[in-house]
Amino acid sequence: MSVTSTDLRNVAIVGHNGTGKTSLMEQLLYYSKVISKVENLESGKTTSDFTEEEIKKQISIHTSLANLEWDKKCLNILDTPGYSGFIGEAICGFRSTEASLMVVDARDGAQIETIKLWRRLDNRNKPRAVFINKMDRDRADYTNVINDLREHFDATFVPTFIPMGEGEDFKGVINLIEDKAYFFDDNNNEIVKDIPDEYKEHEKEYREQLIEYAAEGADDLIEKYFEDGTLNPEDIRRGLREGLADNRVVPVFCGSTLKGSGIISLLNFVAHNFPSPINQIEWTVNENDEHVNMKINDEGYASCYVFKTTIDQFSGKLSFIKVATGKISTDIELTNPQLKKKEKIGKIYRAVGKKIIETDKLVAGDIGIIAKSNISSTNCTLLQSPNNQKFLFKPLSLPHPIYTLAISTDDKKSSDKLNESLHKICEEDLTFQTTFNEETKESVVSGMGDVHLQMILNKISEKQKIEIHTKLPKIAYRETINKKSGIVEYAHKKQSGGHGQYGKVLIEISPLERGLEYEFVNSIKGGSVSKGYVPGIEKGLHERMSEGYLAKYPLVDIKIELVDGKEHPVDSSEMAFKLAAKGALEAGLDKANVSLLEPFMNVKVFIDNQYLGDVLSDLSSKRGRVTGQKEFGQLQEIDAQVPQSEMLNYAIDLKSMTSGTGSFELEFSHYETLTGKNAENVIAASRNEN
Ligand SMILES: Nc1nc2c(ncn2[C@@H]2O[C@H](COP(=O)(O)OP(=O)(O)OP(=O)(O)O)[C@@H](O)[C@H]2O)c(=O)[nH]1
Ligand SMILES: [Mg+2]
Repeated sequence: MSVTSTDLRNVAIVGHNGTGKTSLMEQLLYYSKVISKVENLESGKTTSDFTEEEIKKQISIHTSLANLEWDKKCLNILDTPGYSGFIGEAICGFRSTEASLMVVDARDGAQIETIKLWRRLDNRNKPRAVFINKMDRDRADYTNVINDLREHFDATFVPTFIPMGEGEDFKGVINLIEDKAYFFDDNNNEIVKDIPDEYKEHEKEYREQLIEYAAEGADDLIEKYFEDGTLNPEDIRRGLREGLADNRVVPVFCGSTLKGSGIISLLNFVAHNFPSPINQIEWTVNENDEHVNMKINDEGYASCYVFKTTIDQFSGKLSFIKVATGKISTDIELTNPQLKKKEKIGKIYRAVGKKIIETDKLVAGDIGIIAKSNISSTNCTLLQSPNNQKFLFKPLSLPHPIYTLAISTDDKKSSDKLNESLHKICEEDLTFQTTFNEETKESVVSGMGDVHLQMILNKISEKQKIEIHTKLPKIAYRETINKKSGIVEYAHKKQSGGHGQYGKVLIEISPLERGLEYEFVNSIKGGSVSKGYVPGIEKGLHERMSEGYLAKYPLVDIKIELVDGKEHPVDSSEMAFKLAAKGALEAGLDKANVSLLEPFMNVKVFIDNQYLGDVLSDLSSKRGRVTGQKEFGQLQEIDAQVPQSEMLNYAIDLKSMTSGTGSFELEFSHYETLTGKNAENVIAASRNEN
């Protein structure tokens, strides 16, 4: 099929974990004849969950792309993971698509991740529809779920398919637009029939509602509706299409991916009523770093961005791209304007899960893959003519890591293997970070939770056959002073025989505002210490500050004034002044009331109402201060500031307090003074280390 931009539909399937997104992808591919058999999760052979870890854990971990054709439209579907630990993958999924399909469980309705994802989509005003899945499930309740959605979200939900029966009695769906019943059989087929009498009254009620909502989609439709009292299917579609494109209505579908029900109607709706990428907005920044809305269009020079990178065992590095303008073909050169490097594009691919299929071009709005690119990385911009295209695509805004572990190996060889693997994973997963913490002298890895990190480390350890030791990381405490020292002095002298050493320094230290770190003022007048020795003095001060006073943590937020000093015409040297400065600072610290500083984090916790009491009292036992609290239906959002030392295991603590349903976000806030028993413990621990 030769694809044009207007024939494209890009859809991210998103939703709470386990709602059936991967199963839905499987059904979409089956009905569109891309695959000949529907695989279930348990078989480990689904199209989207193909990595070793996904097969082992039977959950989605990565976003996977599949391309299919339905009724002359080209659909790029991204199946995103639902677990909050893999939110980075979900974000890259909806960043690169024009609309999302939120899958909701027919029994559980809106769950924590549904709510969090909904809010993320709200932030970008992204069009979305809802698929109520698992209608076959015991206690499935369509009306309840619609009410639940209306209670949670400020949106116009428009039931577009309704179920025939629920739970064990579920027989299929009624497509209200077409006025037809779609029954499923035992062979994963849908059979279209007239609506049975027993559902007719129920259907009429819902269809009238649908027509009213559709009429609101466009002014001329309202008029038509008032004149005729109804709308034909094509008008209903147009009303919903325009309402969806502007994110004014949220069409609601239903079905069962287990039974293969609701799929044909869904494909029809997506193909003909979801927005095409043409003229949709991409966010860019111009040369002056100003935000500019760019419209996707097939004219002009080619531009695209990389929204995901994977390193494939056989194909090497795969860069998943979204084309914004022009078209990408194998004969053009693309430049990464940030790296100022260009390369000729090799092959271009589409994908169906792990299978990549060569294609000759990708038009504006299309999603595909370029392989083995040396200039691409996730979030980068690629341009055909950088001299004429002065913009960069805005990078994905990803959440901060919430869980950190210090890691080590037994020997240098293992450590090299570990570092090489970590580097590759960082390229694939931007929510995973690895650094060497200079303050604590530890190698640390950070990610979106214990499951996320353990999964990565287990994978490396199995593949590389190395043992990786983990422990909770050390906290980067700091030390500071709380009052002025007054003028203190120290003379470094060794003048017995031979070439001596001499330097004398007088300083005064005083507290600086939190966060200002360090200030040095040389107030010496009259040249009692030659200028040439001042760098030595500063070096000594820095060295002494980095050694700490109470517990070997670096001293910060100190102003040091060099008041006076004395030198010797022969015995003075930079080294002598460095040692004198260290001694003087030590004397100053003795008088300046040194205390510990501990890092505080801003924490945002999302939990179900029923856990509110437990979570609040736990935060308070962790010395946390609640700074805000909001309620969204059943969901509570708590904002708090909590010492970092208390949050090291929060990913695990919160999981056990909320039966795995709670989640949180975390970022560094500031340092605060630590006193009393907690400070004594930190000091004692530091002394015990030696
Ligand atoms: N009863 C019933 N079970 C279903 C249905 N669809 C999926 N399941 C089951 O629900 C479980 C989760 O299905 P997945 O398709 O992996 O769900 P998911 O949303 O992709 O999960 P994550 O990607 O891990 O968030 C599996 O055990 C499926 O067999 C359905 O329509 N009815
Ligand atoms: Mg999945």
